[in-house]
Amino acid sequence: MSEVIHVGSGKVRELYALDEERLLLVASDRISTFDVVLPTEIPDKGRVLTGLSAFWFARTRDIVPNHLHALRPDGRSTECRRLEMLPIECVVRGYLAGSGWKDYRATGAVCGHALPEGLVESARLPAPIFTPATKAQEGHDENITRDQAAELVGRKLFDEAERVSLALYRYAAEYAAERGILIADTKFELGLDANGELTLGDEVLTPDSSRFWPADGYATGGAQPSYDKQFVRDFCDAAGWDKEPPGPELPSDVVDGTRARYVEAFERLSGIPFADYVADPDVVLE
Ligand code: Q0N
Repeated sequence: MSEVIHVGSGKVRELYALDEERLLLVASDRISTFDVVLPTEIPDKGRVLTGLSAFWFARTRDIVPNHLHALRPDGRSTECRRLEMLPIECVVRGYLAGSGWKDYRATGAVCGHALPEGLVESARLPAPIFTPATKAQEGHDENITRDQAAELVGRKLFDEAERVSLALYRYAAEYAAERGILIADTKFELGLDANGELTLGDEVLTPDSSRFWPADGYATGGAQPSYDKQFVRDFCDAAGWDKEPPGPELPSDVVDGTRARYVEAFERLSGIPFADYVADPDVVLE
């Protein structure tokens, strides 16, 4: 595709320019764990994440406009409007996990939100919190305070980003919990469209952009199993991998089990058989 301009790549997705106004976001079947992309792909993972993201875009239009223009028939490619992205990651946490748990344990606060004493790992927070982070070019995003974030984007945009992010999380977390999936936290990428309107971009409310936990068996006081990646993590642990690249090849039972979890998340949340999505991706937009 020498005529197509590659404008960006993440660990598992690519972004191409279609024209002045539009981009093509392509989700691969690559999987990363412990920050390393593994040599083995999970068939249909890119389609599941693209379909789930489009499902949420269609259902959250009233909360905030989004960049989705059209799904391609391959089910893994999204034609989207080109935005001017905000220089912060818009993270919302409803439960204490990952860097939120780490920061709370060290300081009693997360991104300047003082939290009640005595919370344990994976505890549900009294209310969801907006915990912005910097966009690291390499390495890990770094949590920043609301004041630092407001300095980066301006107070008015910050307030709007926080309001929209919290509203999206509340809607999706409640919807998902009713279907057996806890969304512990999630990351949004917001930008401005050609009219300067705050617009939701990237991929949203997927297991790659969020921490999904199985609701059954949820128990505080320790880490929760990952809805999608637990087989992969267990295999990597058992293989004695040191978490330095390259990662191990995955055996077929781990690939099959992991694919089944992605498909299960798609079907539970959307209520649509995955085969129907493969036959016609637009079913998630109806
Ligand atoms: C953009 N990123 C985040 C994809 C995700 N609609 C847009 N307009 C302008 N820029 C972006 C989008 C979107 N979505 C989003 N970077 C640019 C990270 N990327 C990494 C590569 O894969």
